[in-house]
Amino acid sequence: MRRSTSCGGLTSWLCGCVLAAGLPAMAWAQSNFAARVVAFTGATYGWADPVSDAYYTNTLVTLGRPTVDTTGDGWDIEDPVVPVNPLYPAWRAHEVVTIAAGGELILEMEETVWDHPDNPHGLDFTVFGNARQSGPTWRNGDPALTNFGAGTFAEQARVAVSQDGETWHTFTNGPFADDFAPTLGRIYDPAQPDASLGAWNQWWGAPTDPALPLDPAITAADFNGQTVAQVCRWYGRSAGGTSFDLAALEELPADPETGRKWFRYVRLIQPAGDAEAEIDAVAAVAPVPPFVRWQIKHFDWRERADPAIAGPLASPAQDGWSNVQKYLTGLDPWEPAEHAFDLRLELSANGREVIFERQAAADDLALAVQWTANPADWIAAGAVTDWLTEDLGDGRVRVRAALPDEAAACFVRLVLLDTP
Ligand SMILES: [Ca+2]
Ligand SMILES: [Ca+2]
Ligand SMILES: [Ca+2]
Repeated sequence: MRRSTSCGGLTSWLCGCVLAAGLPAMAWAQSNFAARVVAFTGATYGWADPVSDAYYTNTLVTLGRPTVDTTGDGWDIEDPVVPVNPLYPAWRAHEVVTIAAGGELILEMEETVWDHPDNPHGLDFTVFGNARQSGPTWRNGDPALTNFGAGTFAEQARVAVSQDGETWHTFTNGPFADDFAPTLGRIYDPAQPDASLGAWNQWWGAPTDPALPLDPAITAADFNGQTVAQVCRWYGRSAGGTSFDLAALEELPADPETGRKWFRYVRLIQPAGDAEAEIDAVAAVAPVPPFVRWQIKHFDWRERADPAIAGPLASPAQDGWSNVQKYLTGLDPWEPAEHAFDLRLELSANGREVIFERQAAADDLALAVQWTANPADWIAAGAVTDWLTEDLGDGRVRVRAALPDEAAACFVRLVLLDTP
């Protein structure tokens, strides 16, 4: 057996091996929205939808995911389909309900909502209203040509949650519903616009993920002067909305088995006054994969919007180590690495083995050990699927991948099959 020059080669173990790239898969996102209207005392007949003449009193419009596309208004926008964005929120009576001053809406979630430790930013659920960021009139054009102002048009409604629909725990001092951040219906994705919206659409891609909260470090002031395109890049796949952390509710009981706080019912309360909040939807936050939590830990929201800094294959320390390699080995992505990735070949009682160590928590990468007799040709390389892992007790596991007999003289490499 030759010890291949590619074994442990920093630049070689990922060379040409990324089989898929682009936006992360959405497999982790769950769909847990409001599923049933329990009570509503806030019907208001002051305003009607100017297109349909319907009042904003249909509470069923709060069930399911938040609005993706709304419609033109016939004055500023003639288009029948207009993707919801922070300048042009959901506004139709079949999309949002209005809660009159002094009224309230109680909804039951489809499933229990948890204070889950893997939820991004510690946030556990999101209420979508129709808050709008200040800026010029939206005309459904190029998002790169319109800039935001600094303010948010909000109509703050108080939010409370309950496990049994009787005892309520209120976010008394906020956050509030129908407040920052405005909803984004579709991912800003000029490379893959959804052609089904019409030939005019050159910018808006797949629907956003309501289970992915916006980073709470992003504030309305950050929007000021930015283009719609730039802000939507910051959102990424997030649908925005106002997100809440159940840990903030000290009196909310925890489940005795898991130790986690939870709720099933959500209550949206419009205090007496002039405001009349709109509610579009309520969504549970979904836990995110370990690599996404690693990105949140090491990069701020501006950096995470730049794949050249925070992307799986970027090397922000410019040391030749990619982020996935640092993630796999537990190194700081901003600190230049001093030694090479330690991929070894050893002869053991199990035969020839490829051995490496990785962080135990970094279990969401699709990795393969490949071998070939011809290092110029990895197309027909063999893949090792039979792996043994050993807990080293320090947060790492040692991986042992036995090479087959036919790989007697070979080169091996560790391949990232897919970007997380
Ligand atoms: Ca939480
Ligand atoms: Ca509103
Ligand atoms: Ca809705």
